[in-house]
Amino acid sequence: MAFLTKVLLASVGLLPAVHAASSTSSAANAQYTLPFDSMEGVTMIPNVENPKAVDAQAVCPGYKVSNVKHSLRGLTATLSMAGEPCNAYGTDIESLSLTVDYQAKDRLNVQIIPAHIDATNASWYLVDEDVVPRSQASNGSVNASDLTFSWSNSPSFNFEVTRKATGDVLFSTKDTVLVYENQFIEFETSLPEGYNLYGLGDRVQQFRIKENLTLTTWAADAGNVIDENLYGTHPFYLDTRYYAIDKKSGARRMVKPGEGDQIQDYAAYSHGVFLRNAHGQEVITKPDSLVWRTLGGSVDLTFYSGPSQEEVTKNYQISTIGLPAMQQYSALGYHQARWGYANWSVMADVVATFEKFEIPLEYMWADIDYMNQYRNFENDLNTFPYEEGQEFLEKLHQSGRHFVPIIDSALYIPNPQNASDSYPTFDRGVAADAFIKNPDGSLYIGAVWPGYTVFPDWNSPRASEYWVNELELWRQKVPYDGIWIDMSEVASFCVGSCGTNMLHLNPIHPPFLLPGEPGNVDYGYPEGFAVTNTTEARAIAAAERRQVAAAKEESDGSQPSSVSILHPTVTPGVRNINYPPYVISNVQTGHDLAAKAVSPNATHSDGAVEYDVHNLWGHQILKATYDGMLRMWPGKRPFLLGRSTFAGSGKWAAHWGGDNESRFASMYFTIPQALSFSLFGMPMFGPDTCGFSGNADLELCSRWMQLSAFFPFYRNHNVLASIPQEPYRWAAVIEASKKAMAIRYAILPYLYTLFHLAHTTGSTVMRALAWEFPDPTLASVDTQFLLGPFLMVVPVLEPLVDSVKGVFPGVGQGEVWYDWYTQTAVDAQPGVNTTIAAPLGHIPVFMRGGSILPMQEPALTTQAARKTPWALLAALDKNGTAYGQLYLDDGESLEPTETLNVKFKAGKTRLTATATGTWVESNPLANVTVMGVSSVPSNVTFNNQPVQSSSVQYDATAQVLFVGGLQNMTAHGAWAKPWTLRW
Ligand code: MIG
Repeated sequence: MAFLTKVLLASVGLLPAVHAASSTSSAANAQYTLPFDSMEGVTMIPNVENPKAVDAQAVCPGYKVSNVKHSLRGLTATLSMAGEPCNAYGTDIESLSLTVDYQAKDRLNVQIIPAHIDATNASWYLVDEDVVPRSQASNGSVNASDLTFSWSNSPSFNFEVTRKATGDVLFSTKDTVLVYENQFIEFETSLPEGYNLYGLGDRVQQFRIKENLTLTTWAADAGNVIDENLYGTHPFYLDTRYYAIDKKSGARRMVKPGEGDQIQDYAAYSHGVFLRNAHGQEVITKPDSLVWRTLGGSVDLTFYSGPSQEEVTKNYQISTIGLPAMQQYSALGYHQARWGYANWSVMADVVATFEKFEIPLEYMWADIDYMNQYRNFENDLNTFPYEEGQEFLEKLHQSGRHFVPIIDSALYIPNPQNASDSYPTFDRGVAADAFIKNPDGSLYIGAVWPGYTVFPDWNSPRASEYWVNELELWRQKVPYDGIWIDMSEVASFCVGSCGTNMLHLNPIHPPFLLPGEPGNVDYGYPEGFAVTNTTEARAIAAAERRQVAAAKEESDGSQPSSVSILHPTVTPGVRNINYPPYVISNVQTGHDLAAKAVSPNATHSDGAVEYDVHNLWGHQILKATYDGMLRMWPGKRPFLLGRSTFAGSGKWAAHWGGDNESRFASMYFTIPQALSFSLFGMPMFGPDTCGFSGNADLELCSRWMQLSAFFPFYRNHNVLASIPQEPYRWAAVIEASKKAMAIRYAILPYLYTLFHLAHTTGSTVMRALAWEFPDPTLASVDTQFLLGPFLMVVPVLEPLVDSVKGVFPGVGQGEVWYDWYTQTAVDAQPGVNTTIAAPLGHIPVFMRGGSILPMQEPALTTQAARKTPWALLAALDKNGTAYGQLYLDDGESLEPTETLNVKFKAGKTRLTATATGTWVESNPLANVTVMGVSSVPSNVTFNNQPVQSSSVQYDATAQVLFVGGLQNMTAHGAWAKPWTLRW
């Protein structure tokens, strides 16, 4: 078992440290190390891998419907067990209540809960509506719905949801039984062959979900493990079905798997499915069906009829999980972080170097390095003294920049035998009774970075009040501008309340070596490194071999001891929350729910056990922190970044991809991850650019800095002790970054407008090609993407190449794409994977015909960029038209009173701008560029006044019209008056 854990930890760059009672040589005082074995719980065989596992479908009787009552809005009924209990993975619940609610024309909810909820024995847990609201009803009725619900009792209760317009069955549990037990729910829906499903995160996986996978969900502190459970829980999927349309008759036929040619006309019908359930769960994707299993809770399924992805996503957010937080304008600037900025002056040097090389920098981030022995709300006074920090931050703020520190989820509990070991934050938490308990009422004591720790109990209102107070107190010493929440799964390095009776050892060292500590040097490099840096790579490989050999010598050479495997069983009427009878394929050691997390029996003030609410902890800390930020900055949009998330966390926070690697493969996965978070209503997503674990190199960092420049959240972050990877570390990366950043900063007004639309309507910022173009050949494209509707990025995702292949969606239907750099229309054929030149330092970007981008000039900060003159870039479509829009406000108010909406419209020979609103934008318009102008413009006028011919340029080959010199005509502000440009 220890062996398995070592492999697991090695894979995330954290190799095991020495065992119990040893001390770390680097610490000033010899420090007890948490025994490595205490990280491990028991070992179980995941149910999906266990050939002896009971098949609930084979043994369980299902239910019969009775007592059906119809209404205009749907029906209610009773479900009673259709035979003897099977007690497959828990105790069967004899009687259930079914409610079908036609909530809106495009939304249907199916809820199945126990008929008699016995609050006293808590044999099941329904998600608290204050934490995760149910989807809201609005004007729905059975007759007016896009969807139809039908049910049958033969051979036992099953149901179907059908789309009226197509007759297509979207969801069908026909020929399966509903299994509903106190620790296990299972239902299965058939799916069309070759289905296109997306979502079901948080996961590092390809965008379109593959068949024959087990998608496990249990919030895990687990690095970026491919196809396994990760930090968060988003039980939502999008299902897209394609129909070929006969051009003559208009007849529709569902497209077969693999069919599609980018030439025919297709229609795409999408619907969404949300299971409001926070328990550990698993989705099994079979070739023709999907099985959903949870460890408790209820069936609370909402179907969103779309039929476009956009409508599904908007509906999901507006009616159910909430619209995403509006970001501050500044948050769209560039962010620099790393684990390993050792003191304030190191950070000041980083800022100074950005300035020296004139690379944009907006936010500086501090990782756990700043903390006093990893204790939240206390700085290390030797390296991060408060006064020096205040001076640093004052300068930073004056330069228009901002600062975000990390805040961890667990809190140190002092050593009671050491009078000088005081930690007032803990004392105040005890006084407030704010922490999670053991079943016996004592404090639950786990272990995280600072040693043995306690954890806020978000089910207690006292906890948020306490938390906010700590945030406020510390902010008086460190005037930070945003908050970064880490370890919120909630992670704990040991199993159970391991610190009970062990506090005399505190502070203890984590049970593994820190990255960079002797024996745990990370020698990983990107895939192409050995080719581009042969000599260096050889030396590194030799050093790595020495480390591996030394580790072998140190270990006693024994083979992993035989592992005893626990087979949890069912005791009727009793919940086994520590070892639930159904074993999900949790990524942690032994698949134990308690491994590397607060254990399932940890108890909350409202009586809830962690088993039932584990997946919500990360969601709740974001809510508490968001509320705290509103109190600290009344009326200002909080800038908050969180690791563990649940459906709806986007209301409060941004999300980063977690601990990825400095590898091209990892860079690729950031695209499907970002697209998935678009579906989850968390548009403010970005990865650790240039990679977290392992060392970056020139080539990878050059590609990645350019790729992330087109992600909503743009941050470079690095693990402790890997080689530095700020963009200025390699001359070529400076150039590459500045080139891509120049585009990003120029289109900030567009990006900001996209965020405003996301915040007000639920539309997405980063988009899949499949969402904009109904074409079955695009269904799994995740190597290129769209930023909003107007820009397409085709990044290089592999080493040692100077071109990339990309598709140009819609060209078969007349879509025009313009190369960003040459401003000429791309000559692309439908169905052809076009080779695009992409030497290092160049990221292919294309603008879609029909669009108009409002732009300003690039600058080193967003504040400076907002003070520059405006430009418009228009790309005409095949009909010679284009449109665009712009939203502006002060960039930070939660509810801005002054706003401006500008609409742009272009025809073959003119472009107009019309603004509404009261926000005063005083920068003038400098110029307008129109791509796709096919004939020589005769007479250029701006609001009927002639534009000097010296200000007009027309390139007949590229078909680009440039009109400059407009400042004087717009001296009161680019959009102060409506205007028309004619040519
Ligand atoms: O267990 O604070 O994902 O971004 O640098 C490692 C140190 C803890 C994990 C975060 C990462 C951060 C790191 N943290």
